[in-house]
Amino acid sequence: MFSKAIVRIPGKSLINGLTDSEYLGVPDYSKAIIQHQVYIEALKSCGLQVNVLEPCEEYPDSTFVEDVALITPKCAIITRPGAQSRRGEVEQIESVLKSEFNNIERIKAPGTIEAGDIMMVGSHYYIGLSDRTNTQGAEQIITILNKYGYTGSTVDLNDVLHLKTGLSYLENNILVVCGEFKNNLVFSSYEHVEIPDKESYAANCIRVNDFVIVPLGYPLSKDKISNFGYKVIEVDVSEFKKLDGGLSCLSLRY
Ligand code: CIR
Repeated sequence: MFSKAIVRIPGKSLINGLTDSEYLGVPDYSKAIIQHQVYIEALKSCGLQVNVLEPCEEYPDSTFVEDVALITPKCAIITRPGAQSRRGEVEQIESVLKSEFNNIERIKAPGTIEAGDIMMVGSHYYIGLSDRTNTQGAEQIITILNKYGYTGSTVDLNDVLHLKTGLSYLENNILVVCGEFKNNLVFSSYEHVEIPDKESYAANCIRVNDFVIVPLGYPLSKDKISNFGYKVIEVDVSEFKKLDGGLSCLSLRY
């Protein structure tokens, strides 16, 4: 169960965020603000107390707070983003987490890791090796996790930006999968909710207590997840999709 979340309101500089999806166009800032408010309300309706941080114009991608920290039940780990333009975001998040966590750990150079590449399954953490997360970053985080009694293992990625771009764990051994993960033996022991390729964006969804929040506009995926017995909440995140961001990236949940 989660009780809290941290989010950051997008700044106007959002339109300059990193993207490999230019064909979707530039995000509409006023729409993004509204979508972000609705996202906050959705988290609240799942029972979370939400700490809403002020926009940070200096870092266009800083609304994607998930990437800069990994919060576990026993410690918070400040990451070291692989994207150069996102490195400075960590100081901002550390100052927020310091007041709440006694155990704060940090990833150091030359390690890089973005927490969108980390998926928690109980006390085990899967770490995607991506353009943003390197082996040194993964090794450092596994060492830290071991120190607190957790385990970690790496997963090679081919097509996705982050591990959780194509995978979401819904608890009870149920895993939402798309694309390259459908036949990946690493995940063969899980029961799969297969997302059709044309709706691959919906593979990034989040289980929050009694609900699963899914992106609006992916009806086949929504039905598949509902058919597994979950109560589903749809939230429109079209403006964040234009920057390759999804539902999980927009919050730290703990
Ligand atoms: C970036 O490229 O870093 C941002 N535009 C999107 C980050 C998305 N985060 C995530 O998937 N965890």
